[in-house]
Order: sequence, then structure tokens, then C-alpha cells
Amino acid sequence: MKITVLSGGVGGARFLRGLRHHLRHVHPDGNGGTTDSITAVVNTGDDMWLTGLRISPDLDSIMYTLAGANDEERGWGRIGESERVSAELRAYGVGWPWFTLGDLDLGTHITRSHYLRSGLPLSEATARIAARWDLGLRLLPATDDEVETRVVIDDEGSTLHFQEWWTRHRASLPARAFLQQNVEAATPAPGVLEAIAEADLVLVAPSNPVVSIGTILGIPGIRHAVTTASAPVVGVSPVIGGAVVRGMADACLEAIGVATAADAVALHYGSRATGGVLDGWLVGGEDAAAVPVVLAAGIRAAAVPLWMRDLDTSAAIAREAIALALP
Ligand code: FO1
Repeated sequence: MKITVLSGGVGGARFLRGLRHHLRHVHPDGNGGTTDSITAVVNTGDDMWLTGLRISPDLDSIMYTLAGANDEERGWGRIGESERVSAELRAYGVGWPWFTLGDLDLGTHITRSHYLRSGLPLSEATARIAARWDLGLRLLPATDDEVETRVVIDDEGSTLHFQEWWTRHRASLPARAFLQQNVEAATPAPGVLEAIAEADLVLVAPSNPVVSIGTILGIPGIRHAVTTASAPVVGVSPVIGGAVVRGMADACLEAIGVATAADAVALHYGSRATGGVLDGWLVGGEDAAAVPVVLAAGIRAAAVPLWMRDLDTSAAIAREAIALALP
């Protein structure tokens, strides 16, 4: 079975790890999982140039998590990390003092920047970097173009890079809007549209609906590919019991006028029957009351445990998503 997953960083990474586990160990295809394949189409709106290096937080979160090299506690970066270079950068006064690039992590950023400066597109740089690790899936940036998310923070239209709003200000400055700089000219990275069109199942990870999934769907051509895919499309709610599972996605939802509720996010994505992107939507057990609301909007729905506490609970969510899509 070919599964394509639209994904942001940390939540998406955990979901993908569970999906891989489910396909490999819980429900192998009889060939040890070898005919199943997963393609992750990943948000790059959080990316930026910093100290001369290209940083791609969501691609790296997925890569480190699936490689077992991630810092589970912190949610981003490498396990066993040191920060000597970052201390030097601070002493020189370059970079963002509130944004720490770990020493091991810098190896990834230097390698990516080296490939980009050699003229390779981000998708090829990502494939070469990912080849070092045994990820068990294909990692694709949504686009090779630099489409960075900016946050409008006042009436004059002043903007901050998403990373500054999120990490430095912890999403505390009321966001008026989110902009995808240069999105009109962007194209999906090679393989993205094919991965969606040729999939047996498309999944929307429990990622930030606005700045992760919204950014992916905003790349010209991707939303159309999802709405017209022959495969069913099932999403997993990032909101459980009226609160976001992690991060500050509620601040992003508020900015676009969507309530922090599992049914509201499903209605925001919309049913494919009426031009939206979903055929099915998984909500948490706490949100059973959302199921009839989602069903009434023409989206199949089920309430199941959605807390990704460990590999087994993440794999169970993947199993439920597949069951909802392919009953
Ligand atoms: N998040 C932080 O809260 N503080 C940091 O210093 C920080 C550094 C960092 C470096 C590389 C990287 O790939 C991610 C990093 N993150 C950091 C996480 C990141 O800012 C966000 O969580 C995501 O961009 C939102 O998905």
C-alpha cells in the first residue's frame, strides 16, 4: 500500500513513526512490510537562512525522530546535543540569540546549505541527507522554492518570520494573519503531486492546520491534487478535548477565526464532497460529541484515543486512520 502523509514537524514526526511501526510490525503486508511505502510531504514554511545556513525545522524533526536521534523531551533537535558553536555565535553577536543551533544539528544545516549552494534543489539535498539514516520512508519538502511563513502583527502590516513569532515571542503577539511569502511563484517539489495522485491512501497528520498543513496546501497545485486524488483522504485531529496537543496552534487557529475544537478544524479543512480536503477525520475519545457534527458535514468520523504517548499508541492511531479510510 502506498501512503502519502501531509506533515508538519513534531506531531507529524510522531505520527509517522507510529505509522511506520504499524506497517512494519503490527500489520505487515506479508513481505515484512516491503511493499508498503510511505511518502511524507513536509511543510517548509518554518524554514529560514540563519548565520549563512538553511534551517528546515520540520524536515529535521521528522528525520531525527524516525532515525531515533531526536531529543524526545524538548521535541526538536538531536539527543545528546551540545551547544558550543551556538555560544560562540552569540559571543560574535550573529544569528538569533533566542534560537539555539546545536552542534550536531549544525552538521545537518551545514550539509544542507552546502548542497543548496552547489545548486541542488532542497528535495535532492533532503534525499541525500536522509540517505544517511534508516528512515523507512521518503521525505519530500512540499516545495523546493523558498516560501516562508510570515506573521502580520499589527494594523500597519508589519510582519515577523514565523520562527521569531513562535520561538522568541511564544506566539504571544496576537497574529492578524499568516502570509506565505512568494507562494504564487512556487511549485510543488518533484514527486509531490505524483505521491498524492498515485497513493492508495492520503493522510493528514495531527499537525498545525494553519502554518503546517495550511502552508503545504497553499503551494499552487497541492490542494487540487488532494481534492482530486483517487485515494481516500483521512486526517487526524491535532486538537483533543478543546486544546492543542502541543505547541501553540490555538493562537494560529484564533488568527484565522477557527475555534480550537476537533470539529471546527474538520470543518475548516472541509469535505472532499464539497471542495474540501477530507473524506475522514479522527477525533479523540474526549471529542465523541464532535463525530455527528463532522458526519453532518459529509466527512466520515470516529472517536479514538489520540494521545501519542509512545510507539504503540501512535501505531494504534495510524491503524485507526487506515481503518476509517479503507473499512
Ligand atoms: N525551538 C525553540 O523553542 N527554541 C529553539 O532554540 C529552537 C531551535 C531550533 C533549531 C533547529 C530546529 O530545527 C528547530 C528548532 N526549534 C527551536 C524548534 C522550532 O522552532 C519550532 O518548534 C518549529 O519550527 C515549529 O514547528
